[in-house]
Amino acid sequence: MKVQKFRARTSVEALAKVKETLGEDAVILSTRRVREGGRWLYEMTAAIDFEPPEPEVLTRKREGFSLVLREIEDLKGLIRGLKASLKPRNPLGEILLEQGVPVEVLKIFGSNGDLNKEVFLKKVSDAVAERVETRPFSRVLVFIGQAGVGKTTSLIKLAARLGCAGHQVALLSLDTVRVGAKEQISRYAELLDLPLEFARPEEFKEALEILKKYDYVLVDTPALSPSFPESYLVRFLKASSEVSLHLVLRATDAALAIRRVLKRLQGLAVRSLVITHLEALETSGPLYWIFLPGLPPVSFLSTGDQVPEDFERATPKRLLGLLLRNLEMEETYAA
Ligand SMILES: Nc1nc2c(ncn2[C@@H]2O[C@H](COP(=O)(O)OP(=O)(O)O)[C@@H](O)[C@H]2O)c(=O)[nH]1
Ligand SMILES: [Mg+2]
Repeated sequence: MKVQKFRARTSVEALAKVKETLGEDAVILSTRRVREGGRWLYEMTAAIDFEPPEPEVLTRKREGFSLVLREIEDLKGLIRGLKASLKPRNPLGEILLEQGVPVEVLKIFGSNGDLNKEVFLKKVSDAVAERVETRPFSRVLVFIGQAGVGKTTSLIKLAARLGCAGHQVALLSLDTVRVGAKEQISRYAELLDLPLEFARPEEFKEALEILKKYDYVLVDTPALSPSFPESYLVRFLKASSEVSLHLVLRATDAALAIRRVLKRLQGLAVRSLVITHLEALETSGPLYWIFLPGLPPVSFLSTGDQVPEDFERATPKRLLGLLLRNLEMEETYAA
């Protein structure tokens, strides 16, 4: 047994000292008031059955304790993380929306929000065939669209392909006003050894007459603008039943542009869509605009600025590949 005396100003303080030194199991043997240095103090005599641990042992124990606490905190953090990852995942619809799939298209593919990956993939691959132009080309193909979307280069690429396939192809450019337009198409025509005519839009019919011996006439146009309005295009279509209009769209901004452009072209029979700059899409989400109701099918795909290489006829397989390229269908968590 260890017996020890403790002095303090009050009995409470003396008791605290006893507990601090001998622990909770200490027994108070006696209490009395003593005088020390001119002050009255409480003196408590206490005993404990066994030796209390040395201060060094206590320190080590405390260190061990805080280590355990830290480990418990770490474990709590881990459990919290696990719980978060077990939370119900965002519905597939939300993941696709975040990647730019238009909401109207999701409504077509998802039935009342219970969209899942298998159903989505099946519906996309079933729907893609209908979005591809399979009809034979008309003799005169007119490429139309906004400035810089790739009308001229796409037209040249197509001319090169048709030429390689043994067809007699001629180019007709109605883009006679824009600075550099004549030079651009003339350079390509020379390189590919293709006949080229220039005409103002109002001379279209006569120009076609000059080129009537060719299997195909590919017509380049200025960008749609007040000086080249949609009403001109109506005239083209009346000019001949052999003429078809093909709308060129840049994949990177088509999702936004398509509604506006089609509104302008309302009433015009746009035969097909030519999609350019496909290689610049980071994720295929925005390409899903092709499923918007009432759109013409897709005829050609352009995937770069190399003439004539980066150009191909749209096929269901190729279009499906592009629609699934880099498309996330599972939620990803930051590490
Ligand atoms: N990266 C890339 N560039 C393209 C593509 N198609 C056209 N271009 C480039 O886009 C620019 C504008 O093309 P252009 O045919 O003159 O456009 P237009 O004004 O519609 O006739 C040119 O520099 C082309 O080389 C494509 O699919 N990918
Ligand atoms: Mg052009």
